[in-house]
Amino acid sequence: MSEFILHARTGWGSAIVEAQLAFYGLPYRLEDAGDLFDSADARDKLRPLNPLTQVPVLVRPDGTVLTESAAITLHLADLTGRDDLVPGPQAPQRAAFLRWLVFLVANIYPTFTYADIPTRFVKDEQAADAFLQEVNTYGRRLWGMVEGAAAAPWFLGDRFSALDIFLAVMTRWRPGPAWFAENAPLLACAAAGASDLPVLADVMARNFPKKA
Ligand SMILES: N[C@@H](CCC(=O)N[C@@H](CS)C(=O)NCC(=O)O)C(=O)O
Repeated sequence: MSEFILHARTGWGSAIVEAQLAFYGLPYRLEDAGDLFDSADARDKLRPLNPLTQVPVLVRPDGTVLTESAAITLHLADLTGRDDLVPGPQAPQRAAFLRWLVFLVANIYPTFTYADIPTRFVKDEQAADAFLQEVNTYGRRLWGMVEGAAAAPWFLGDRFSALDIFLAVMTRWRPGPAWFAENAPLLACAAAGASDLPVLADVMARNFPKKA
């Protein structure tokens, strides 16, 4: 099998897919997507693959393009025939896995889309600032709901899953690791455990280098 190409940006959501490719031992190479917020060139380059100009974008060895981290997560499990990141159809944790996978990408991920550059959605600077605060408050409420559904040591309890990889990456973003440690300890625990797994440690360290 020749390799997958992952259009990526260090520390961004592509890390969720990079970690899964590493976990499965699939051959891949990274293509730096550039700063999609600041660079029109980067957006122009990615647009033919993803009209939303967002990462992750995964190009399969046969040229098929996949976007959307949840779709890629389910697809990689299908492709490998493995159930160690995605509980299989008969597994008791399957329903909770699907529920919270979709919750993360459908409810929480958009709070980043709206708050990363709020003036894309609200032109007036002052109103954009108020909008930013509201979206961030809403984001924290959503994380509270995820925390309320979490078990230990992993999100699904004894069973590690791709949800823990999503948490390992997304808890590095707003409102930040310190907030999670204090307000969402179960999520922080699952995230830390996933980041420390030997099979993921390199990907996590590359995406989130420790500050000196
Ligand atoms: N629904 C998408 C969201 C992807 C996403 O928002 N990616 C961010 C980086 S973490 C991005 O590329 N943002 C650029 C932008 O929104 O312009 C997914 O789950 O993959």
